[in-house]
Amino acid sequence: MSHPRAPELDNQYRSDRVLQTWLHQHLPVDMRQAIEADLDALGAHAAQAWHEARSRTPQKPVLTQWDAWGERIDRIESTPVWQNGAVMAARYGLVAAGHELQFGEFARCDQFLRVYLHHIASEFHTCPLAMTDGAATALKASGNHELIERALPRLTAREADRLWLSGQWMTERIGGSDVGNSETEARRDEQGQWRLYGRKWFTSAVIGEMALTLARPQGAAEGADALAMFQLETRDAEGRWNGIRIDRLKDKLGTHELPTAEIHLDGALATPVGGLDHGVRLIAPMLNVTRTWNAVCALATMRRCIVLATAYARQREAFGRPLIEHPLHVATLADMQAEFEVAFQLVMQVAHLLGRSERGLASQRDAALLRLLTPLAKLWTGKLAVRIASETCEAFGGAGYIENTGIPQLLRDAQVYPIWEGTTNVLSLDALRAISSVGFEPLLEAAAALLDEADASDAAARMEWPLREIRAALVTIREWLPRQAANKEAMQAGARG
Ligand code: MFK
Ligand code: FAD
Repeated sequence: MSHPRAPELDNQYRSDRVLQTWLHQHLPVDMRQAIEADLDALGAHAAQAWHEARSRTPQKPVLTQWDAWGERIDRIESTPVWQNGAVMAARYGLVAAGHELQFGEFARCDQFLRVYLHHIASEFHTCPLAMTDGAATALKASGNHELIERALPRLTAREADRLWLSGQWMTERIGGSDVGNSETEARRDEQGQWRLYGRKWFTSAVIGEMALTLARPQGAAEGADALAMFQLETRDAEGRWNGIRIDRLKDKLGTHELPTAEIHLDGALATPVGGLDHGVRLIAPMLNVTRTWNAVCALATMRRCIVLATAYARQREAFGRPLIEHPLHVATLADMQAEFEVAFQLVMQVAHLLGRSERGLASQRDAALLRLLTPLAKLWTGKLAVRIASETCEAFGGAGYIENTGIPQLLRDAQVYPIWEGTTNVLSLDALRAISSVGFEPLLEAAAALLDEADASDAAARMEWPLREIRAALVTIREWLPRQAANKEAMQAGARG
């Protein structure tokens, strides 16, 4: 009998059977060969970062609001891993790879596999990277050439000293789901420039160089349609804050290394990105990209949990044999693995559809499916990551409840996936929004076509189960909606008569 030891992590690329199989089944050989060295390096870095994190005291970012002489400075000091975040992002193209043309429709697959391997090691530096990617995508969609020319090369830079990070400042005290109530106001100054006044309640990338945000132009009506999307740069040419005050950093359940701030905008100079209304519509491309990052990062958490729980089960003994030889324990691990594998296929399907759509290769059917699967993949993987992280704590027994094993952090961090970027119920409603804008028939056709592919190919077969579920849900909703409408009409008629 041996006493429990810390589970070992090996190169997280080489040992990932699901990832390796996906690469072989989906990517052209020359592309696979071209990206392999980077994936291998990220896999090695992931293992090394896990070991290093276990041997040091966890750190949090620190906000210093005033200097010794009483001047307001609002300086955030990041953790060491975050200080190296831009270097890693630029070296491995964590944002850039999704926007580069060389791999055509597979650019997003390449990018998201990199993100998947790096997410846990990055200490959620992937959060501002996701928003940076979202900002690049929303700017491209806006057609604002001046802003695209200025910001896009920086947001997608491959050099750390050129790379800009962007925030996504949407949530206010009045509501994070119901963004249409936003109270931040945009006013023109004497020079005719737009300045923003208000309070943003959760800003996870205030350390970035720019942000996309929503504000209501002075005198505009209430509601979401009257909000405008603005781009602002966080500092002026001298490096001073651009009318931004950092009130405090949030004291959070998890994602401790990520500095999430409450801020005041007090005359921040800003540029309307695409007109003075329809801000929610304009920021939607950003939402869809960050939701995809969320799903990818949720996969990363699941995989890390399963790897650690399995490694522990091989060496921890109970009742005379290793846990891995106890059928009930193995069934628990196998359930986690099965759910992860299906989620992996679904998320990579979304990544591929996004890449096809951005290269102009998406059929109407692809576009419809992408619109529907993006919120579904985010909401499903968000919940699943929490469940798998919780099961992982239990799979470690008491050790899974002890901070410096690193296991509780996986659960605390996972709990954010279902909350930010749209909660589960809000995303369910977004799926209904997608269905009503696209219509049932194209979606049912798309699901049927994919199911045919699944029957024909072993690779696609792993997607079969979620597709069947999604198709069944679509059929149910299609039958339910007219009945709801008829019931409503009957009730209204009853009330009138
Ligand atoms: C490490 C992991 C990586 C992830 C990092 C993430 C960092 C976290 C940062 C954040 O949390 S940022 C804040 C995220 N906030 C949200 O996700 C807001 C959640 N709430 C919603 O999504 C609501 O559904 C929404 C604000 C969109 C509802 O607003 P409204 O006022 O009811 O919107 P409406 O009228 O339904 O839609 C307005 C327009 O936007 C419509 O287009 P039209 O003007 O053409 O009619 C919609 O079709 C369009 N739209 C809305 N959502 C869309 C969309 N279009 C495409 N895709 C969507 N998802
Ligand atoms: P509410 O909108 O008040 O939601 C409360 C509950 O009501 C939820 O369960 C929700 O599902 C439910 N609900 C709301 N509307 C409906 C409905 N129509 N039907 C059914 N149920 C509904 N935001 C940013 O803008 N930028 C950031 O950088 C950022 N970083 C964040 C970092 C962290 C760590 C966290 C936790 C949050 C961050 N957020 C950020 C905020 C996040 O996006 C919001 O918290 C989230 O969108 C939910 O909004 P809320 O907190 O106002 O909750």
